[in-house]
Amino acid sequence: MPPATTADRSATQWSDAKRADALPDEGAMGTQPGAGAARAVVQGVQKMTPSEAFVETLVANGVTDIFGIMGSAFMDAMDIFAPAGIRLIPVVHEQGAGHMADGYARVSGRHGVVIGQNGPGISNCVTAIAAAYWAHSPVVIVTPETGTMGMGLGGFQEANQLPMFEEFTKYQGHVNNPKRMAEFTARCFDRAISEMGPTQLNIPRDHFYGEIQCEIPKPMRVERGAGGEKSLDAAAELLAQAKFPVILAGGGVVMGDAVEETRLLAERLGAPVVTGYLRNDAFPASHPLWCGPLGYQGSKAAMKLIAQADVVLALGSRMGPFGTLPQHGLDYWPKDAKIIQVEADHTNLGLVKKISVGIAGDAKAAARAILARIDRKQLACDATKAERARKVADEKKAWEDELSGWSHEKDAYSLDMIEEQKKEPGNWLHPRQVLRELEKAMPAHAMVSTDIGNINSVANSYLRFDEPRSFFAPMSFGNCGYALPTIIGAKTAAMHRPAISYAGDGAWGMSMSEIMTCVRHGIPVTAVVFHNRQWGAEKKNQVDFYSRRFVAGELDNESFAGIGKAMGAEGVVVDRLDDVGAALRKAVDAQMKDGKTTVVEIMCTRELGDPFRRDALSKPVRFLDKYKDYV
Ligand SMILES: Cc1ncc(C[n+]2csc(CCOP(=O)(O)OP(=O)(O)O)c2C)c(N)n1
Ligand SMILES: [Mg+2]
Repeated sequence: MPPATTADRSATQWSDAKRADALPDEGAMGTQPGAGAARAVVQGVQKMTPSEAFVETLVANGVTDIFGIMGSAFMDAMDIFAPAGIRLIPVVHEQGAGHMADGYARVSGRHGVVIGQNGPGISNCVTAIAAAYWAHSPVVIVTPETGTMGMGLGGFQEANQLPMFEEFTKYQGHVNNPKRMAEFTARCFDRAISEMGPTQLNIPRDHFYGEIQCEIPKPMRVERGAGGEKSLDAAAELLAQAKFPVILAGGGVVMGDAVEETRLLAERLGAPVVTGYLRNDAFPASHPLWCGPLGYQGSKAAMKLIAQADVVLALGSRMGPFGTLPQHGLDYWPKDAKIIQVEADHTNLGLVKKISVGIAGDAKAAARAILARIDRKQLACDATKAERARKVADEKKAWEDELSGWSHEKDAYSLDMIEEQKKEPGNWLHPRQVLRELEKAMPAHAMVSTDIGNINSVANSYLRFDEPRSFFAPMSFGNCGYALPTIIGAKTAAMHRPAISYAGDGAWGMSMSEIMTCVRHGIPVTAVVFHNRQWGAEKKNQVDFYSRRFVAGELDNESFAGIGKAMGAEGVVVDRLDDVGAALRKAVDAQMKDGKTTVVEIMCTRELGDPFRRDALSKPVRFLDKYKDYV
């Protein structure tokens, strides 16, 4: 019988259930190796080729999907992916593959794996791995390299691939001898999880071949604890005395599966819960203590409440600089508050913000341990629980009312654009109204990815989630072109959940070719494109600092719905507000029921929300006469 080919498996055949079967049992965490992958892995020392050792180690780690583009560099291993139960999902561009691996990892908590041809296939991945690094995604990038006998001679597709990723990986394994293939492969998979970030497995092409004696290592998953007793005691003491405690829930709560523990702790304290920048899914939006995200275009309620804190419990957050900048004219960070920071990566403790107590621990275990210490105690804040709950409700209502009434931007440039566009043919929608309509039409259990751009950032105010592992954004790497491939990866890992991406027309141009990946391989998503005919977010800087001297900011676009159709997807243009919600619902229906991908192109005005940051630019100064007018 001929071996199965990847083409034999459609996305539907390759169901979530089948993937779940393939997982090693990680229920019993600890220093115990993950036991019992459903797909058999060869046991004991065996004669095999390095390709076989590599593939068997993938199987041992539960790998069922790899994103990438085929290449001669790893063809010997690729040839046995299918019989090992591994699907190689061919993408359009390797950057897309890297983002897909990121999205896959972020939604599932499992490794995302990406592979490509040595040299250009690998260098194409750098941006995506950098984004995955700042999202703390357990992505393994497999980088086949020029063969050892050619390296240094300037041959075809030759590149030193370790320096490319040095800054964006937690660990780099270089297979310096074919006999060590399984060892390095296994270590890359272990370290991606234990250090929560990308790792690189660099394999000289010739090291796939030969005959070795080898045992496939069992995956090792390290149990993380709550942190040191003394620091937990100190944290409990501070919280017991706090008058206005606030919890800041970060990515550690999402990745550490700590939402429930955070909820219990918040309820015991009566503490408002704000979420970190682009961590909107770290606490359920339906909970009375949820206040929304900090950071760019975040929730004013969250900012006004954390500003009043005397103690902040930052759970699984590094309190990154970009995510804590003043917003909406509010310099909200509580400089006099005592900060308790819980971080699984101890190097983040006190790195950005001054802290009073640092706990090197897991968000879930630490939240549980802190709760156990304060649960039955009399707390200073007990007396004001009802009063604080009212305050939270009032601030939330004020922000919701403000958002509901904020139908368009009110700055001079935006008002000019709105007027100007009334004279143009076509109907153009106010982005904020569009975002509100999309929010209202959002299906249950939705996964949403956003890109980098002005409208996408404004979207931060309108994206709320009731479950973790639902929201994916390029975090502090901030690269345009992120959203579509990432949601494709997320969908691949969770075919049962609606997958929706947001992108501006500029960022969309960088990434839209991956619609072909959706169509070719039956991975349906719903892609919303905000068509405002400009690189808006950067143009905003030219408005604020360069007297509207626009350089290279205009995008006179084709029909993105049309391009979507040409790639085999559905395409719809929306230019009436009443149609926004219906268009999203219809597209999601087509995704879930008929396996169809839709590009929803929404025609928006050129108005622009607040800039990314106000501290990054200054008014231009010119000394040379020829440039004297450019101030
Ligand atoms: C890869 C990359 N290139 C350039 C930038 C700089 N940049 C940030 S936002 C932006 C404009 C995005 O335009 P668009 O996607 O159309 O969204 P809009 O701002 O118009 O809503 C650019 C060019 C970036 N962040 N990433
Ligand atoms: Mg745009």
